[in-house]
This record gives sequence, C-alpha cells and structure tokens, in this order.
Amino acid sequence: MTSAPRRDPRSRGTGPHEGWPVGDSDNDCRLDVLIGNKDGAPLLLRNNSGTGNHWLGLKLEGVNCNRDAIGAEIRWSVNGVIRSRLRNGGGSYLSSHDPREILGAGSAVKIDWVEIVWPQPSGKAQRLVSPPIDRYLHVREEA
Ligand SMILES: [Ca+2]
Repeated sequence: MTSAPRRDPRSRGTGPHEGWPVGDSDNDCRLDVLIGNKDGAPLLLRNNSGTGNHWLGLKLEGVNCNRDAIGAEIRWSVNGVIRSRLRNGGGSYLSSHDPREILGAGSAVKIDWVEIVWPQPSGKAQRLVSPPIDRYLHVREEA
C-alpha cells in the first residue's frame, strides 16, 4: 500500500502559486515580489539589488476622480528629460500590486517637476515643482 506524499505544513509550499503581487515591502524603492502558495505560507522575494539611483514614490489619492487615481497620467522631468507613465489598476491573480508609483531619477539628485493629470471626470493637471527625492509622497488631488 502506498500513500500520497505529505507536505510539511511549515514548508513554504511548492504547489500551485496564487498571485505574484509586486511592491515595495520595506520602503526602499526596490520592488519586491510576494508569491502566494496554495499549500503553504507566502514567499517574499526581497530585492536587494544595488543602490545609488534616486527616485520618488507617489501614493495618489483622487478626490474628484476615482480614489485610487486609476488612469492618471504621471509625467516627470529629470535634467530636462521628460518621462511619463499611466497609473494602472489591478494586479496579479487574487492579489493586487503596490498602489504606489515609483519614478526613477537615475543618478540625478533632483527631479525638476512632476505633473499629474488626474483621470476623468476631473482631468485637472497638478504640478509639484522640485519635489523631495528618495522618499514616498502622498499626493491628494487638489479640489
Ligand atoms: Ca523593497
């Protein structure tokens, strides 16, 4: 007689994975990955890559648009080079990615400005001039 293999309940599970949300679990701007395991505890893969680049993290809060600012366009300028990103919603299966956006500045120690175009029905643009760097900011849509 044979029995099915047993799994140690303390294991991190090697079975089916449920969701791979990405986010900054320790607020160091490096994105980490959390892997949900159906048969065990979740596994956190902490990103310990090199440091030295500068960044700004944004947590957007919509007032006249949706609260999570899904659909906002974020533009930022570093040494005159403009970059942009669209704020997306959703995430991984049965999980959600970190709602914060991390804007890279590379080796520059200053971000010239950040502009947020809030989604409809607002559609307003809000600009932050010379925002602080290497930290997270909570930006609330101006009324
Ligand atoms: Ca991190």
